[in-house]
Amino acid sequence: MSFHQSPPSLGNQYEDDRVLRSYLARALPETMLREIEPSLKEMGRQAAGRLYQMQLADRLNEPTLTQWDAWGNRIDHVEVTPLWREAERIAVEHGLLGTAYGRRHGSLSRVHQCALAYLFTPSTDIYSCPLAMTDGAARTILSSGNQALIGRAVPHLITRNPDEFWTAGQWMTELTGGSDVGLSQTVAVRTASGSDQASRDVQGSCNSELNTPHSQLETWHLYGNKWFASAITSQIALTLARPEGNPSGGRGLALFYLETRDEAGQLRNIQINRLKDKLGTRKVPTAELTLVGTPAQLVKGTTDGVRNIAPLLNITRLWNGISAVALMRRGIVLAADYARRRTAFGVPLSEKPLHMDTLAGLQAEAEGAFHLAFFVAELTGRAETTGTAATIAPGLATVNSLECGDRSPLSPALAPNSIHHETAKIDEEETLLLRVLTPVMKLTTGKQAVLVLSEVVEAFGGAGYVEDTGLPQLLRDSQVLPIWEGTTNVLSLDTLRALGVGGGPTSNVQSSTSGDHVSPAFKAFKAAVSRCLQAAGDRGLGEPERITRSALAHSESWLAKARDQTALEAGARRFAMTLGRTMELALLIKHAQWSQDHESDGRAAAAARRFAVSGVDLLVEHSHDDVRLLFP
Ligand code: MFK
Repeated sequence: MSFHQSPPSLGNQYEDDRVLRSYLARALPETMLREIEPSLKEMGRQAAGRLYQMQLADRLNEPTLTQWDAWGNRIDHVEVTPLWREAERIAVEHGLLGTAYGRRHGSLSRVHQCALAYLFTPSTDIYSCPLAMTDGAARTILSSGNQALIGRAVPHLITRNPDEFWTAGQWMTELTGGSDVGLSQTVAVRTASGSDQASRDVQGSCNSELNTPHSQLETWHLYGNKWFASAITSQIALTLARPEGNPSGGRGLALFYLETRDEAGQLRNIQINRLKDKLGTRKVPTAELTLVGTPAQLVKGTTDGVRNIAPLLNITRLWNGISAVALMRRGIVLAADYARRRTAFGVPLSEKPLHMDTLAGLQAEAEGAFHLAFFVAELTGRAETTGTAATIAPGLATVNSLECGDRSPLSPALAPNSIHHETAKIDEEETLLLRVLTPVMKLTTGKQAVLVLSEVVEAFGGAGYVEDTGLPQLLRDSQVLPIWEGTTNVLSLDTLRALGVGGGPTSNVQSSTSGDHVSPAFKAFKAAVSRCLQAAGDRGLGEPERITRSALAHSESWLAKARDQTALEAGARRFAMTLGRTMELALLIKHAQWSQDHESDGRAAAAARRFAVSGVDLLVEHSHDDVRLLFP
């Protein structure tokens, strides 16, 4: 054999990323960018070098569950793969969680964190899953105002010291429902306060200033089954259970905190029955559990568990979007590099008009998704540092001032020399916008990732279908993104709810039939799109701008016209996707104008033009009679 095909390779994933670098140059103050750039370069270097090599070498490894030891004792020990162990160390030391909570750069620290996560994710086989849940748990515990739990857990969740680090699980799904969480059957039984070690731990970790209400330290015991407990190696979990005697539905559930193991390392009345055999995310040990009297503490009240766990959902949905754009970016980089190396019909693929056209379309999709995900990161950062974050800021202050002996891991995260850039504060309108855009962004980017990575695999021809290239895994892993943390349909219904158009995903939605049909949340969405278009003056952006305005107007009129519940619900996905793609195009236009003006770079404008003709307005009318006829 005289022919050798060279495989695709990666350069420094920060230095080579035009979109990330250009976005950060626009979104961050120059001094901040200068200060954080070394951290991004280093993560970009590791992601393309050692971590990537480890990932390829780790391909066939999977987590294992050992239920019994040699002497017949039940141990339920889960071992993760070498890549995951290294990924945890790197994530903690590089502040993938600590950065967001240290807030050295105020609200923009969330953007810094997301940029690190974006670089880290594609080389670490969904280690982003435990990081996302841990981030969400920190945020939820801080939001709860439960000072005992804040003091006990949060320092471990946001530390930069791997020896002190805890991850958090998010145990919601039960056999009765992954979407309709209100059907959960796990029961919580109240027991005598302070009788359990976990309860003593919580009390012991707090100083007298904390004054934790007695009821919140009371120990409960949980009985039930959790059907999809991801990253089961976590030290703590947030979970939902129904206190005995509570009514059915989401309101009757309460949010609980539990520590999975005791001091001897034994699981606290938790049995790991099985690890899931999944299509993708195979490095993530996802378990079926039985809780047989697991000690737990209330996080906040004895009801409204779904509402109280919502901060966690919104953070993991942000991570989902960042992971979607990160995986798209990895696939496109590999495909583009390969196209330059691979010759067919006399020239490299990178010079073939049809191949170029195909990859250009993927690039435009990925750029649109990128700007939407990072816009939500900006808003999330603002929400947690100002105004609505009144509940969170005191939490952080409490963490900072805790006299918890040698519990020092917090100090590097909450550095005393914080700069706290004065960034714009979130207002009421943007709070509504964030509530709408979080599900919209998650559902839009998740679908884009599957589409883009399917094309990436095809761009390699047969090689893309072969496991030891590492490429099929990209597609399999992306397929989880539209499923977990709320499917596309559930989040489409949540979008309606966030827009104030009636009930929730598990109840019938209701359109507003009275007066002004435009809800404050939709007005906030419209205003955000309009702000993006304001600066656009370039003639090359005229058509994308027209398409944006047209899709926006159609969304508004569809919402006004879809007056019956069936029409509203049946069209919810097309509506939510149209909002997502409209916002993506608006952000692309905004960035394109900036990039023309400040970088004399026309590539972002090319992305906007391509995206604009790739289907933005997806709203079409289908008769529900036809839907019934067609339903297979
Ligand atoms: C790479 C990163 C990925 C991360 C990895 C994660 C690993 C995977 C682990 C999992 O997959 S865990 C399972 C994830 N499960 C979900 O995401 C559940 C999907 N289903 C929903 O989101 C449903 O919409 C929901 C369960 C919330 C519906 O339940 P209910 O009982 O019908 O609740 P309802 O009535 O809609 O909402 C109850 C309250 O919560 C309401 O407030 P009020 O009580 O004040 O009226 C809602 O407004 C509020 N709420 C619901 N969702 C919210 C929210 N508030 C803020 N943000 C939200 N997202």
